[in-house]
Amino acid sequence: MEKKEILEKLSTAVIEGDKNLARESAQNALRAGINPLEAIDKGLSKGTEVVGAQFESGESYLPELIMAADTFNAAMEILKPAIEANKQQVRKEGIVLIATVKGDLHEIGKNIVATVMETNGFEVVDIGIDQQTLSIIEAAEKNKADIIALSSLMTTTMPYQKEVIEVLDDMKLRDKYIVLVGGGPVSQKWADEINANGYGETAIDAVALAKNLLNNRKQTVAMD
Ligand code: B12
Repeated sequence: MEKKEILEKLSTAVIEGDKNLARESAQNALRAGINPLEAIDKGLSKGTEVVGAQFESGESYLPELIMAADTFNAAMEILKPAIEANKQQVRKEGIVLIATVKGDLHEIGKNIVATVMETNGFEVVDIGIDQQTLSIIEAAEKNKADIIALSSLMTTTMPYQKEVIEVLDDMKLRDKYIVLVGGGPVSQKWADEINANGYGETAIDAVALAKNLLNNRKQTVAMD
């Protein structure tokens, strides 16, 4: 089967909520040597975009969103071990505290970012979804995190990414952390606006960004 066809099948599986097709296509993707992260970005995630648009236009309802998420996760059961198999046995890059912000229950993207960062040498502390600003900051302090990674999938919860940065500022902790933001509606423009250190469109971007920002920080500290 051709790569294009497999990616289309992954997308179709999510749109139709067909878990068997999702599992079968995930297996086919791995057999065909497709990078599991490409299978996610160019396959499964394309399906969620369609489901999201159908929901927005009133063509489908909450059960369809739930089915899409379950189907995505069924494929992830097969893809996740393949991502983890590429684990880099390198020096520890840094500690990442990751959460989905207050009021937001979306976790698929956050989980992928956590897995990919872990596979690339970061220690990841995932405190889950719907996390209050103060819980996020407390967890970052407790775990001696270098990076706070905040996921938000809704325009209504994006302001809580801003709130985390503002409260860090108020607590005079802002300079201690690299704050990365991401999730569907988040953009570089938003990241600049709220004074985040970086924005990543995908999980892979998040890794590159985190490594660069940490290296820059280490160099700055060394020069001081
Ligand atoms: C699946 C889904 C759900 C599932 C979530 C299940 C789960 N366990 O996560 C359920 C059914 C629970 C759900 C509920 C709701 N949802 Co919903 N959902 C979706 C859907 C279809 C897919 C989201 C998804 O998982 N995408 C796949 C992942 C892989 O993509 P991703 O999260 O964007 O992550 C990637 C990048 O963004 C990035 N990334 C993510 N996080 C981070 C963090 C950092 C730091 C970095 C660097 C990068 C990064 O990396 C990831 C991988 O590359 C979207 C549609 C869409 N277009 O996104 C709607 C969508 C997000 N939902 C929406 C809505 C409205 C809702 C509900 C309010 C519906 C309702 N009436 O109840 C509730 C809200 C519940 C709540 N309080 O949060 C809207 C939001 C609109 C808005 N206001 O902005 C959307 C956009 C649909 C739409 N077009 O209308 N939803």
